Amino acid sequence: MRMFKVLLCGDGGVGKTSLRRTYLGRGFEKDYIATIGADFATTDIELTNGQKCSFTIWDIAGQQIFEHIRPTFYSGASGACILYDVTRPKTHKNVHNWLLEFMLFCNLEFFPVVILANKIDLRKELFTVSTLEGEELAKGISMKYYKGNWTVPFVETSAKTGDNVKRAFKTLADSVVELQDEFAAQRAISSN
Ligand SMILES: Nc1nc2c(ncn2[C@@H]2O[C@H](COP(=O)(O)OP(=O)(O)OP(=O)(O)O)[C@@H](O)[C@H]2O)c(=O)[nH]1
Ligand SMILES: [Mg+2]
Repeated sequence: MRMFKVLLCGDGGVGKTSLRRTYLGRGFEKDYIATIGADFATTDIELTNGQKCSFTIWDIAGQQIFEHIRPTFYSGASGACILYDVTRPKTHKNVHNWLLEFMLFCNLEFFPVVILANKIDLRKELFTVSTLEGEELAKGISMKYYKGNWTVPFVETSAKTGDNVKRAFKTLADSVVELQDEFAAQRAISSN
C-alpha cells in the first residue's frame, strides 16, 4: 500500500487536533489543550477512485512558541491541510504564512494543500468569516502560488459536529495522490 505523511497546519486553537480526533472517531474534547511539538496517527483512506492508501496525519503545534521547532516536522510531508477558525479572522489571514512555511520546509516541487474553514457550528452564535471570504482566499492562493495550474480545494468543517470532516481528509488524500502521479508522469515524459 502506498504511504504518505500529511500535515495539519494553522494557528493555535483553530482545531487541528480536534479535527484529527473526530476523523479517527476519538470524540470531541471541549477543553483546549495546546499541542506540544506535534502529534500523529496513521489511518487508511480510500480515494475517490477506489484506491486505498495509508496516511500518517500529523497535527503540528500552532502556537508561536513552537515556531523554532516546527521545521523538523515538515520533513517528508506530501501535503497539508491548512486550517483557520471562522470565528477568528486573524487565523484566516494567517493561512498565507502557513502555506509559505509549508512550501519552505517540506522539500517538495509541488504543494498539495487543502484549505479548511473550521468551527462552522459556531456560525449561528458568533460573527464569522463567510463562505465567500474562504472561497476567495482559496482562489487567490490558486492564482498567486499555483498560477492557476491547480485549484486549491476549500472545505468548511466542524470538528464538533463532524460536518465535512471525512470529506476534508478525502479531498486532501485525492489531491496528494493526484498531484504526485501527475508530476511523476511529467518527469517520465521529460526524461525520455
Ligand atoms: N465549537 C467548536 N469548537 C472547536 C472545533 N474544533 C475545535 N474546537 C475547540 O477549539 C479549541 C482548540 O482546539 P484544538 O483542536 O486543540 O486546536 P489546535 O489547532 O490543535 O491548537 P494547537 O495544538 O495549539 O495548535 C478546543 O477548545 C476545541 O474544543 C469546532 O469545530 N467547533
Ligand atoms: Mg493541537
